[in-house]
Amino acid sequence: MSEPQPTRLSDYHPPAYRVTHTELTFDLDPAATRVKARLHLERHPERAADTPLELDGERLALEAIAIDGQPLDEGEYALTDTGLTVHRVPGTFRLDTEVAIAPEANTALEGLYQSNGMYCTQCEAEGFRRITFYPDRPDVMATFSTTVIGDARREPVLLSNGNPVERGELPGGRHFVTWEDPHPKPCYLFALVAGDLERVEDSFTTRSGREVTLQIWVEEENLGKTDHAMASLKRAMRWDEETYGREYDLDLFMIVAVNDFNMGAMENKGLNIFNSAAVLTHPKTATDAAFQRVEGIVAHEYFHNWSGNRVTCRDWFQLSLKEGFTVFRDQCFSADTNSAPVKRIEDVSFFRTAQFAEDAGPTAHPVRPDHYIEISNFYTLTIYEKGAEIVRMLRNLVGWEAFRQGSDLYFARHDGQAVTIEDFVGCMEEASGLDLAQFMLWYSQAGTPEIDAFGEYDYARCEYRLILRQRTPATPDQHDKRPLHVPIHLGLVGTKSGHDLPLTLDGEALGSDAVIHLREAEQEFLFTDVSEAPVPSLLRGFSAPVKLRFPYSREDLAFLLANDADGFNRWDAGQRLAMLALDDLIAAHRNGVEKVMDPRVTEAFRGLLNAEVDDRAVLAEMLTLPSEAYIAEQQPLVDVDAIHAAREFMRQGLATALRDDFLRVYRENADDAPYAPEPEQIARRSLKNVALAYLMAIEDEDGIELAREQFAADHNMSDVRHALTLLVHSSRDELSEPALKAFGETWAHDPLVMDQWFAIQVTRPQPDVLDRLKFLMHHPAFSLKNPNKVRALIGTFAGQNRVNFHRLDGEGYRLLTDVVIELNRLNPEIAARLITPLTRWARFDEERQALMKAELERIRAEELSPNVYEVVEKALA
Ligand code: B3K
Ligand code: ZN
Repeated sequence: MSEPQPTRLSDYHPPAYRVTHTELTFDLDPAATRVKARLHLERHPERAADTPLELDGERLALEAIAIDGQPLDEGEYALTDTGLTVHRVPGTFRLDTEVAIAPEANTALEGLYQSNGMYCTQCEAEGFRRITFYPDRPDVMATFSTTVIGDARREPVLLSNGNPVERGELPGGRHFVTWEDPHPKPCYLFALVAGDLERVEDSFTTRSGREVTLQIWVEEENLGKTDHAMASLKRAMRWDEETYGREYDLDLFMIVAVNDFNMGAMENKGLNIFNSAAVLTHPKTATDAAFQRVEGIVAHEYFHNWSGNRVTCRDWFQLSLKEGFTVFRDQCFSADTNSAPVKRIEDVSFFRTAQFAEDAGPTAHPVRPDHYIEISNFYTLTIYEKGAEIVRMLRNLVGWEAFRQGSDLYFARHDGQAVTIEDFVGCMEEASGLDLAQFMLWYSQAGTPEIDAFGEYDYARCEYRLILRQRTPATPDQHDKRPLHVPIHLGLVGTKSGHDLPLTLDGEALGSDAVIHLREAEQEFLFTDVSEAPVPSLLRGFSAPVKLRFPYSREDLAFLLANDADGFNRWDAGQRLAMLALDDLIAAHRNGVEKVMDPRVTEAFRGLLNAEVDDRAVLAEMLTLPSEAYIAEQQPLVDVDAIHAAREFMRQGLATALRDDFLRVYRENADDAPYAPEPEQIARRSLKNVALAYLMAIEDEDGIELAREQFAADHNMSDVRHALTLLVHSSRDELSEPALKAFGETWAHDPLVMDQWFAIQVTRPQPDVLDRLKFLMHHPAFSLKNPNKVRALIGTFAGQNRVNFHRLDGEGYRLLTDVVIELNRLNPEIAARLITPLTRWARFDEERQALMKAELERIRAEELSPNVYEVVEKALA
């Protein structure tokens, strides 16, 4: 078997032939769908007349091929496993092909496949080549006209991109619909859906007066679960008009929910296809977090209509051009519709846990990679989330007004084009006049920059000297790193006044908080006229995706937690304070000495619980300890058991000391108003539920009673799921078993709720969890072919049940490996993602390292998909 070879950015060449118009006809059949394609092609003016036509194509049975109506002889073209070459073609011509494909056999869920009997597609990044022979690259943009033929009874609904222009009956109980998409698009945005679906319809009038029909298509039983997605869509449409001046550009916008989907959703032009988990909600079946996720993803896919579809990527190395920008856009939208500080806290906690880990591991890559074996492996936290942080830094560096001008310029200048990250940053540079040459390094340099900060107050001169030193650690393939241009948003909080002091830097008054630009490896900032000794509040709002260290004392942190004007940094000070205390507890556990609770943490929490509450949602975050995964990220060597023990000790210590406060907070925030996914209610629920979790950490009798009542009251899924989790994670079977059974029976018919039922069980800290997991893999609601189920059961276990996944008998690793090996054949994209926890072996003790590497070797011995091959090779390099 030949080893898969990398594709390189430096090898980019414009396409030799472009497609001006694409006509497709699908005659649907589960085992043999026939796809006729008529491509109108044109040679690039600078290419020689004898340039062969090369088209991508995989797993296609070619049945006919003709140029300008003339069938080709066998000697005139060549077929391989990856495509089709026609040796000589005219300068402008029409290519007709006909192929057969088998949607029912497609378990990779790329290209045309079946989900619950309905047909659907996923073409990004390179799935279209599994549908027909085509130049499957984003810089080939064509208008599409698509006819879908199906069985009138089994597939009454036939959808594709654009507008329906013709429909009719055909012999043999078949029917057809023809769709036309007037906007030139790359084939990765092509979509087709056919099945027995029902729709919910609404409408939206754009600000220039275009009446847009909005449809959400679902299976009949899900008709009652679309309200929130529809409302979110309308909010997103309005927001994009108001914030970015972007209007929708077709008369119809459709969303379809499918059960089997590799990702959250896909922004196909005019026909977004969604994982049902990312669109369906109901107060009884979806948690607050799920409601918010749906809102964010609906907005994200909608925003792609401009950032991605109208202006697309030249090649897949530019993926973050559309993803980083669109994530930034959806983050700002969610911040505007919910609690802005909480949105930032949630995004940053996730980022610092998961993206930092990726950037420090063997699969670390720049936001614009320069090579890949399998592009599906690059839909990562780095491309998406770090890409969004870079766009956010740009916004902060140039200010919103210039950023908006740059965005307008980008959309106007590049409308209908496939462009690069330079084109985007160039527009920002032009609009702002700021030199962004050094800033571009953020796109090419992998790894998380580390900044060491030191500060000194000179009482006599009233000066505060801040020294910043940056370095980025080596990552695979990149050893020497250059200093980056880092925006540091900061304030100096007066220790007497508790307020931000006015900032004067190099004689310039900057106001009370400001962004300073770090560009050198080491740089000094001298603030003058500082009237009292300050504690610096650095990297406010997480103004750059870096690790910033400052030798804060615990008193400094308690002070910032109480006084910092920046809500995000107040929260962060609390996290830092808890981390210092957790470090002591981890050390005590490892050394076998008695653990002692730091009273400063308890007092800080007491202060929070008794202060006037201005934002309950932020308070709930402040009362939440760093996760085990985040704590692990901070340790030089991960000791999963010590981390778990230390964190539990702290939770129990806080619960014991502050039991009455938690009980009071629970009662004050309990509320039986009808469920609404709106910020004030969500905030109350999360605060109440944080309090309940502390009470359950010590299995307090009142807490147990409240958890049981909350579960039985069945008011909304947020409360029910939280209570169920606490009961199931308790040490008492008499609490967990009846609740689990009741829940499982009530919701056996609802796959999205069963996903939650699976996830709750496999996050149990008890050691029997592995047996339970193996048993659940045979549950009728589980299937390896459904990515949501795999994520709920296997992904959740490996990612979130750290003590049990990392068991020293290696059973957790073995189980994950068995699943990866099976999925390597069924669904390589999901298999490759699932390996992630094993790739982090270098962070653990030698015994675990050996066990994890042995499992990676076991995978390597298989016949591997390029996806899994690439990840395993990097992990073992
Ligand atoms: N653009 C899609 C990504 C799908 C790729 C799957 N291989 C989802 C999104 O970012 O909106
Ligand atoms: Zn996206």
